[in-house]
Amino acid sequence: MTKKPKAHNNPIYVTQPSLPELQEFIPYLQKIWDNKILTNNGPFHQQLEKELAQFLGVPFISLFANGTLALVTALQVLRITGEVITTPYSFVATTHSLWWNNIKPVFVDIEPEFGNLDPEKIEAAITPKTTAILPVHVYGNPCKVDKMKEIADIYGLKVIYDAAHCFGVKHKGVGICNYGDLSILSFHATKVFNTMEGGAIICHDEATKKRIDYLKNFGFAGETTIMAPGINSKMNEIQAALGLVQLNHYDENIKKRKDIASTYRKELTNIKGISMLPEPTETDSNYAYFPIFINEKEFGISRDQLYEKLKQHKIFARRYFYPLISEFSMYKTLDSSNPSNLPTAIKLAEQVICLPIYPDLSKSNTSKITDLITNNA
Ligand code: T4K
Repeated sequence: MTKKPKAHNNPIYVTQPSLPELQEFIPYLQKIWDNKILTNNGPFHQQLEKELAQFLGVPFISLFANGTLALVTALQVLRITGEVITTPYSFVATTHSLWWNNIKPVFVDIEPEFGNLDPEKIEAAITPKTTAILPVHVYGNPCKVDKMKEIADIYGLKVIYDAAHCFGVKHKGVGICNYGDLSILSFHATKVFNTMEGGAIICHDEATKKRIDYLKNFGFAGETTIMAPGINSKMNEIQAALGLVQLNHYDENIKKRKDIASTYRKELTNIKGISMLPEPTETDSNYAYFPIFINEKEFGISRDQLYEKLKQHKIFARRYFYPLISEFSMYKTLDSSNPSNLPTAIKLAEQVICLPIYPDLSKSNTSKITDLITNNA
């Protein structure tokens, strides 16, 4: 028998998916095996939609196979066309969803406090072709939602929030996904709530939910009617069943994440050359990510040198979100990708490093990480 390596020698990744005990999941699998309903709005799918709507405090939710397909579909639900204002400081799926819909992304800079799309800069980017704003609540910190709505209302634009990082986040006591015309979530393995792969669209009314459900099922609106060339982006029963079990453990997992975030904050505050995002006020956070920002001159080594140093100690932090989406070849020829348009996004992308954070990250490993960072010789 091969010996398991000692825990402290194991690599530490930026995240590790939370999973329930297998025993807790097996009865659900047994049910699926017994009733042979594997997908297409099965009983676990329906139950998860109900439970999630309640848990997140939202009126209607439609489950998806992943967050990217939820984004692509959300744009179709609202018939978004032309140009959409968005952030370059995100995971590439945000902009790819526009590309898949033949919509031109228009990048606008982010604000320095939380790294979210800067509402002050949106109006200057609006043209007669603009139909929507696609902001991201990056790292799970809420955008300036009131300002975003004000601008959207004045110019008659839709707002679709990419809330992929935001599961369970509340803003001013309200589930964050209630803001905007639609919000999308991701339940990918790396997210605070995972169904291995998965996602959702949140909407405000039943008619929209119906349209979303048609569009994620080839456009079928009844056995013989197709209302649009919809795609297949349905969540299957195993994913939905896992979601139901994961919900039982959500609160304990967030508490553990919060403890790790507090340790990072305590140990890394007042270290010259390191800055962190503030804790958002009026927000119940989910501690999905823990980004720090390295000022090379003050810290002594660059962000990339720190990244490599951690790697040498088998700590695989990640530079989310570097490079900016606007720097990828398929987007960098856009006028709005010009670096002079995006100074704050460029600065954050050059300085950011996301530290490992997940419920099973041990105290000793958290200390190992902070020790390596604070002792940067
Ligand atoms: N919008 C935003 C703002 C997003 O951040 C994302 C996804 C989306 C939209 C799209 O949603 P989905 O279609 O994915 O539902 C990861 C994720 O793949 C991606 O879901 C996520 N954002 C993005 C921020 O991060 P990578 O390429 O960094 O993942 P990967 O595979 O390198 O995983 C990171 C680390 O996690 C690994 O080094 C080890 C660990 N890990 C990962 C997986 C998948 C595990 O331990 N087990 C696992 O199963 O993109």
